[in-house]
Amino acid sequence: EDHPGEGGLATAEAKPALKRPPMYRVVLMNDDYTPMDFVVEVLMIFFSMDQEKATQVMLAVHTQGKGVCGVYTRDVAETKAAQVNQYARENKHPLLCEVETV
Ligand code: TYC
Repeated sequence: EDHPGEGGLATAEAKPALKRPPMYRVVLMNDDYTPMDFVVEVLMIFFSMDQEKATQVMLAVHTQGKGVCGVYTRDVAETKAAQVNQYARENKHPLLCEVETV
């Protein structure tokens, strides 16, 4: 892309491929049915939280409606959200995990 004033000749230079990748939030949504223990288990399994941290995040989601589980590159964020949703469905819980741009 040609950005005058950024020091390159017009249209002549490619952007060096060393920039930070865009980051994506993985968020957990509250619902009325998923057991608190299951949410804590999910946070420990898929987001490597210890029980205390997982409990804090679960309670934050429970009281505030949603909460951030972690921030990752796009592929990692999409994979974690899909794994959480699959695991929740396998266990017949409506728990929903989504990806948001930061
Ligand atoms: N609100 C649920 C309950 O009272 C617990 C819960 C917490 C569900 C977080 C989903 O993402 C969630 N059993």
